[in-house]
Order: sequence, then structure tokens, then C-alpha cells
Amino acid sequence: MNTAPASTQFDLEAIRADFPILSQIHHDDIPLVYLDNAATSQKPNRVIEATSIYYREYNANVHRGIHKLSEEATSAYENARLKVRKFINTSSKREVIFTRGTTEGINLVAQTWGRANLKAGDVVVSTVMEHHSNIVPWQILASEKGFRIVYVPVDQNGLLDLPFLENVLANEPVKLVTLMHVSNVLGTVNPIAEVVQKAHQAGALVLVDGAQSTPHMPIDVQALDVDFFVFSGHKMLGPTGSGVLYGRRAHLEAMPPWMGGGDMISSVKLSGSTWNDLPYKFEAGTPSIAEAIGLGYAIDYLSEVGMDKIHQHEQAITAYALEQLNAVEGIHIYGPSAEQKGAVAAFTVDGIHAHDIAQILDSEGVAVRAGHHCAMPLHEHLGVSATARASFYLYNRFDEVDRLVSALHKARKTFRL
Ligand code: 7TS
Repeated sequence: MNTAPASTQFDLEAIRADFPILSQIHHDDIPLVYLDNAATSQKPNRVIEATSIYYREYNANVHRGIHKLSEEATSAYENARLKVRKFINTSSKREVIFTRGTTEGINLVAQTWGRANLKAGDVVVSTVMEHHSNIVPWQILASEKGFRIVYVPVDQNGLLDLPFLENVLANEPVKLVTLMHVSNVLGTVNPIAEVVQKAHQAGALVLVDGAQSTPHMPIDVQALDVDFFVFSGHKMLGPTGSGVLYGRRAHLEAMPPWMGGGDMISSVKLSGSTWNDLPYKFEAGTPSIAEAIGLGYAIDYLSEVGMDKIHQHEQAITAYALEQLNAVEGIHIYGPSAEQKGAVAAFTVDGIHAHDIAQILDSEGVAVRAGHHCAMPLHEHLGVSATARASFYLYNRFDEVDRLVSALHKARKTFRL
């Protein structure tokens, strides 16, 4: 019935061979189709081995010992920072703060920059499509400081209401615009450079949640002109517990530290302490060393394949998926059309709950996520409590879309639809 095109961007089978999980057989005899990449990506051998080599061959704490192992660990950890610097084009390695992920990066900005700069009467602008991690930290701080949060609505095509944003920027004392680059549900790619330009004109800073963009497209934080940019390593082939906060140096210098402890100080006296230089001022305690090193290897892998090629492959597979899914009776797919969308397709099927869809797909070896995807306000706006979501990455084949679609037909049959 379908004629799945082959990838023209790279040798897909060679890439798949680098990911041990992708050759798993599920339910006795069906090969796994992994379509839950927006939740977390699979890891190539190179990343798995890099973390294991650290533990087997040079495990030591960083920035502390003067012995050989500690020097090796420090040099690998700092080398990973340089890889991040190049990957997202920061102007200095001091602007790259290692975190445990996107959630931690946003909380760090809220608790340092936010705590120092936001007060009653101020406005923070966010959006209805945000992941909870870009709503809740601001709500927690707002309840303490008394500033207001205004949410930019989403139109019927899943796009941000930019005139609404312009209106808020023109009429309210906005200090910060905080928004996602790519939606983890709608797939919407927000026009960050345009938002930044408008926000800066109004004197507001911009924080971008790059959790769903950094794994999938080239990122240049200087070209985007953002003030803060955060992402997670585990969604881009790296280990869990790795992530990055980029901040413009002047902001980071002016911000107080968040967590206090080892490594983030310059001197400690019982009468008071002074802070270490960037980036260490924001890296209190023993960091996720193996994870940061693993993220560096993930970046090597992505860069060697090429972020442009990865993006093109995903656009093609998403366009194909939308076309094939649209042919399923009773389906509703949320978000914009393929050209304006990241590699995500969230949908509902009339007469079947999203969790039942996910369960039947799982019995066919197809892994998708179902639920609110940590975006309850967006689901409320869409008028559904849950969606099923297929999300793609560089290693997904077009014929895996066919497996998804035939499993959906099977689900409809099971429910006698
Ligand atoms: N922001 C966005 C846009 C996300 O998609 C996620 C995770 C986060 C922030 C939080 O990232 P973390 O690494 O700190 O947890 N999104 C999802 C998802 O869509 N399904 O599972 C996790």
C-alpha cells in the first residue's frame, strides 16, 4: 500500500548499526520501532563506551586533584565544554554552564537572574505551548515575588500569536520572554530571532528552551541573539543527567550563584565567601562528569553526520508520516504542517483513548508516548486530555512510519471502528 522513500541524506543502515538498542526484538519476534525520541533519544556505542571508559580508566573528581587521573578527568570534562561551545557557537567557554538538563537550566535562571531582577509589577511572558519546566519555575518565583506571568496564546494551526506578544511588549513592563524553540507536542518551530528582536526592542531579555531544537537542527546562539538558551544532553544522543545553560557573559557575571558548595567559590571564610569565575560559579559540587564527557561524544557524532543533514532527513520523514497518518480514519493531528514543524506528530484517534493507542502500538513493537507530555495547559487549549505522540530522529527509517500506521489500523480494528 505504501511506497516508503529511502533516505537520501546519509547511510541510514550504518547509523542504525551504531545504536545497539535499535536491533532489539520485542514481543518475541518483532523488531523495535522507537518513536519516542522527544522523551529521550537512544545512544550510539561511542557515547556508551566514552562513559564506560571514563569509569574504567580515568575515574576521578575534576578541578580538585593534581594526580594524573584527576588531570585526565578534568581535561576530558573541559574538552566537552569546548565541544558544546563550538556546537552552539557561544563566544566563550565561560558562557557554557553544565547542568543536569533543561529543567535545571531554567530553574537556575529563575532562581538567580529571576530572584535578583523580578519584582511586583513586572511581567514575565511565556506561552501556552510550554513544557511544565518553563511554566512552574516562574510560577513558584511569582508566588514569592508578586510579578505577573502573561501567556502568549496558540492559534488553530499551532502557531504563536505574535501580534498578542507585540501588544504585551508594547503595553506591559515585560522583563523576560521565556519560550520554547520547538514544541514537544505540536512540533511548532517558533520564530526565535524575530521574538528576540521584538523583546530586546522593548527592553526584555529572552530565555529559549532548546530541549527539542538542539538535537535536531543547527543552533547558533549568537545569531539568534538570545540571552539564555538551555537544553538536555539525553535528547541528543547523550547521557541522562547532562545538559547545558548558555548565558550571555554579562548576564552570568552579574547573576548571583544558585547552589553553594565546592568548586563554585574563590574563598570561604566563616565571615563570608567570594565566588569562582565563570562557568564554575554555577557548577557547585561534583558535577555529572561521565555524563558531560558523554555529551561531548554525542556532539562529535551529531557533528560528523551533520546537523543540516539530520534536519533534512527528519523533515522528510515527518512529511511522510503526516501524509500517511492523515489517511487513518478518525485521526486528528495537532500542530502546523510539515514545513513549519519539528520531527513530532501528536494525534488522537476518534473512539480510542491515547493510552490504549500507545498500548496497542507497543504490542506491535512500536514505542510512542501517550499523555499530556508535560504540557497540560496546551492540552487544555487543544480540548483533549491526552494525545499519542510519535517523534523521530536521525536513525528512523521511512518504513518505520509504515509500521506505525499499520499498527494504528490494527488498533481501530481491535476497537471495531
Ligand atoms: N522542555 C521541553 C520542550 C521538553 O520537551 C522537555 C522534555 C523538557 C523541557 C524537560 O527536559 P528535561 O531533560 O529537563 O526533563 N520533554 C519530554 C517529553 O516531551 N516527553 O518526555 C520528556
